[in-house]
Amino acid sequence: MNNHTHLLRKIQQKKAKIAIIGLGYVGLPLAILFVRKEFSVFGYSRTEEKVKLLTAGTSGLIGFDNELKRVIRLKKFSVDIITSKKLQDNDIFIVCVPTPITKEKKPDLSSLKNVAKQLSKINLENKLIINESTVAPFTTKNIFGTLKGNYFLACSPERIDPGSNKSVENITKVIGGRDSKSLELGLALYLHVLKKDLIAVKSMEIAEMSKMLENAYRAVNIGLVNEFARLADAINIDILDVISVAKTKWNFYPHYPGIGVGGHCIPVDPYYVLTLASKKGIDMKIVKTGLKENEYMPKYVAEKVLKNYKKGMHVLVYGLTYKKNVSDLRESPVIDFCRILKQKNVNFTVFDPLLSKKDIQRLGFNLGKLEAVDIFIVGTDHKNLTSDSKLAIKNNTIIIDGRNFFNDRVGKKVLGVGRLVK
Ligand code: SAJ
Repeated sequence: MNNHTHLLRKIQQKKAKIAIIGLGYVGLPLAILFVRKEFSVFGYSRTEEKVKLLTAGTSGLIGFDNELKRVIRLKKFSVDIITSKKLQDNDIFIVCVPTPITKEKKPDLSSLKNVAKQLSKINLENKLIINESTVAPFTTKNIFGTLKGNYFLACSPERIDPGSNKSVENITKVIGGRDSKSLELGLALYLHVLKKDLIAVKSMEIAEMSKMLENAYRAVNIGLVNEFARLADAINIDILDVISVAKTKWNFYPHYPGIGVGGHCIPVDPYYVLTLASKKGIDMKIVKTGLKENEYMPKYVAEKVLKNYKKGMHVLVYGLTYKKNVSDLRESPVIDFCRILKQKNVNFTVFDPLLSKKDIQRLGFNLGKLEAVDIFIVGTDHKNLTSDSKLAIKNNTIIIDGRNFFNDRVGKKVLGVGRLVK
């Protein structure tokens, strides 16, 4: 029996041991899903500290701790450090590590390269590596394609949407293989766990590039609507009225203006494709402009505050995380926004129901209270915003609504992004 058939058999019989490398909001749900489907799953993380937290059932992700505690208690899932010798006992390695950008907005592949380094130390004969981390075309091949031994290699970019009820098994998944056998093995594996479609593409590069297009499309379209919102402000038209009408057209997919674009996907991934394009002498002006427009929005909204702020006013920023109902601060535009207020000597405090006092102070901001304020700023429209805002918004409170949350007038007036509710 050749190595491909042997591994395929193990996958089909659920006897293949699966290593999930990287246990954040991508790796952990995937690990738990494979455990639920009765595979032997071993999680690997970079640091002992993270291993300890996860082993104690603390994932750092909203909504996962109970399930994590359960599978650990049932001894169906264990966590170890990536440098563990046990890594080599696995048959399949699914890589779910972060692919951020540097301060210079260049790809930071250090986590991926560290995984490749650890895998290069083990015998990969008959084994399968699948990269789920978001990268530009050819990155999977360049980083994982030249290790020792006859092993299989595929790429299946993650498509998780944190904070939503879309769970891994219900999201259509794309997979491309280095060769047909790698693809067949990857398909056999994911078919065990996914309820939605599994789309096989001709190459790993098509899988990588489709993810780049998905997220650049979103970044550019959010940039477009942010630009329209700035015009709407200038001509006193409500941008949400405009969008609600535009979306009655069959091929208009709505995006919404706001204080900015955060998270580790949308403001980040397009810089991976920009870096590749510039190496090929292709100037992707539209992608660049869309990103710049989004990066300008924190300043644009800060200017609204400055126009209404008077020294001595009590100012509260509600919500600091990058999007509603997630506690993730990565690339949050509200952090940039607050830094601008600080530079302009605006005296403000911050309250976020999903963050601790330490989280807020660590960023150099002061924790605020839900009490009467002169200016109430919506940074993130968490689900508690309606009830929480009632404690802070009084008749003469001015609202700067960074997420166009308030549809009816509250306080003195609501200055949104592309709309004025008064
Ligand atoms: N945002 C806007 N206007 C919009 C939509 C989003 O300003 O119309 C802002 C959000 O407030 C946030 C940022 O953009 O700050 C990103 O929002 P997001 O909804 O795209 O959230 P993410 O970053 O969690 O995106 C994830 C991504 N999933 C993966 O990369 C696998 C993204 O590709 C998905 O499109 C997105 O979920 C989703 O909701 O579909």
